[in-house]
Amino acid sequence: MGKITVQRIFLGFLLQLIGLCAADLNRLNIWPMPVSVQYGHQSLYLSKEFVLKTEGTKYADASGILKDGFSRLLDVVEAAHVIELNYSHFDPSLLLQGIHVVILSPNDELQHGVDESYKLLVPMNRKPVYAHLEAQTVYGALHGLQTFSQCCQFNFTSRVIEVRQVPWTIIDQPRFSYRGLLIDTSRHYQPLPMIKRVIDSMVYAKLNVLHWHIVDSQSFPLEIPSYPKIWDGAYSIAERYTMADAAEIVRQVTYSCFSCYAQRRGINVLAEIDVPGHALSWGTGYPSLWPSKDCKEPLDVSNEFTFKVIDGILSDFSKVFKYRFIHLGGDEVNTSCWTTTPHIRNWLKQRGFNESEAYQYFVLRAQDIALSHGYEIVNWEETFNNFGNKLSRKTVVHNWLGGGVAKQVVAAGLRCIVSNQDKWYLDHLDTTWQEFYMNEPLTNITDPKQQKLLIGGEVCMWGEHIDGSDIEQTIWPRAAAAADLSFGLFCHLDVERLWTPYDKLAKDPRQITARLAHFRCLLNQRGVAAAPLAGPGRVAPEE
Ligand code: CP6
Repeated sequence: MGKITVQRIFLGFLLQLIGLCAADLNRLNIWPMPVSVQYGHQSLYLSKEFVLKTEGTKYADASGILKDGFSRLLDVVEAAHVIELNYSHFDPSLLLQGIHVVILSPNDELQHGVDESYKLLVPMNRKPVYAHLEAQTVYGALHGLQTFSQCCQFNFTSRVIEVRQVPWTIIDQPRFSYRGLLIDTSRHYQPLPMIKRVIDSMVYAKLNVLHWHIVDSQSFPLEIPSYPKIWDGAYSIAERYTMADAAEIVRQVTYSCFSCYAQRRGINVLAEIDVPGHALSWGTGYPSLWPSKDCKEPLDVSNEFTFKVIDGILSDFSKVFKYRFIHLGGDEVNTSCWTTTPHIRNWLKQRGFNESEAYQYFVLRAQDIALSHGYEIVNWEETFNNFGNKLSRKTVVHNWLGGGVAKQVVAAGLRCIVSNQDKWYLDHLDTTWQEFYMNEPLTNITDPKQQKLLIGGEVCMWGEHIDGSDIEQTIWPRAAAAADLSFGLFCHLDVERLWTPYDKLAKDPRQITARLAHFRCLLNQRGVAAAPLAGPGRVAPEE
């Protein structure tokens, strides 16, 4: 028996003695698993007037972010079953009167790297009994409320909401600061209410970046006030977003915004315009952006108007998309239209550019425009693979190919987001969820300085084959039959990979099947159309 095993057994014995159980963390069914969880063996019940208490907090909550987060907590917890209030047979010391939230920072600026940590305590034997939640920022507090909600469960005997396994102490913070989900509103339009539903489901899983791949070759759905004809490239006059719609999703700046949906839920929005490839739809309203009528992409690199339009778009974006980063794409650029179109061929000759130098010229010029609007840049990995040493130092390289580029990116001193490493090809539906779970973003990156440059990961819900009717169950696990699933399931697994510390991640995915299944059911209970994990509506029993 190894030294560590002996220590574990001894520690387990000690914790048992003091009434805490550290052995089976999966019993609390929290997803993703927190950094540290200790819990006991007793139960409390939510009082009829379960309240939010904020005495002693430095955060004034002028915009009501915390208050709304608390009322959403009550909504999801109380919606699960009809609560039959008969408190007469409860010992009052068993009733949890509310949650006392203390937030240390008065500021609710949401930005990359905001402190998302929280500490959640549910004590016993106090009169009256309050849960206690402490966080640096309101966004950490929202995560704490989310964890709390996952530990509330309807009790079918007493017919009220039970908080099990108390007393608890949960200490938590994310492993990575960037935990993204990509949605693609170009290949299929997504109605505004559906985008909001997706944001809601991200909150349940503690994802924190909505990467909005707004436009692509197929359609240009967003209004750009500087270039009012550009949304002529939308699929139809209805399948469009106004700038006020975009502001509604993101947050209030210069446009009026009714709910600032993502920001109020702790989610940043990373807007993408993918240039110079994937941009054919731009030319519907402005045909001079195309190399020619017969050869329509990539955007015309020789035309100054191309860069004026990019500047106008980013200028309009900077009023609404306040996240530090803007995504400029840069992937899958086929430059053959540039060499076959006479006026561009001449331009290349004049400049002395070959195709790959022209691609570099385009990407770097787009980067400069973004920098001039105060943005840092995310680019797909081909830009790094072709001219990594020329990229702005403010670039984050977004991996998606299978070559494990992250190691080179961080070795070159740039930041990296992983989406698709080795076996993480989104179109490989035959890759098992177990393989996804075991895939580790920091593989082969051992230097702590380089590890810090890997800021997180992202799951990509590309829109070619889904629309508003099935995006939810494709994002959240759609399992037709066996456990070899789509990226839907990968989403969940990715969430835990991105939140939970490395040493707390299961080494064998069978250990987390039941807890994952529980989370899937929780999503269903909250109205998210998450598909079954395996089999017809059931999980295969744990071995
Ligand atoms: N659209 C854009 C896509 C993809 C990319 N860019 C893509 C390609 C292959 C796979 C998944 C997505 N649909 N604009 C590449 C980043 Cl497997």
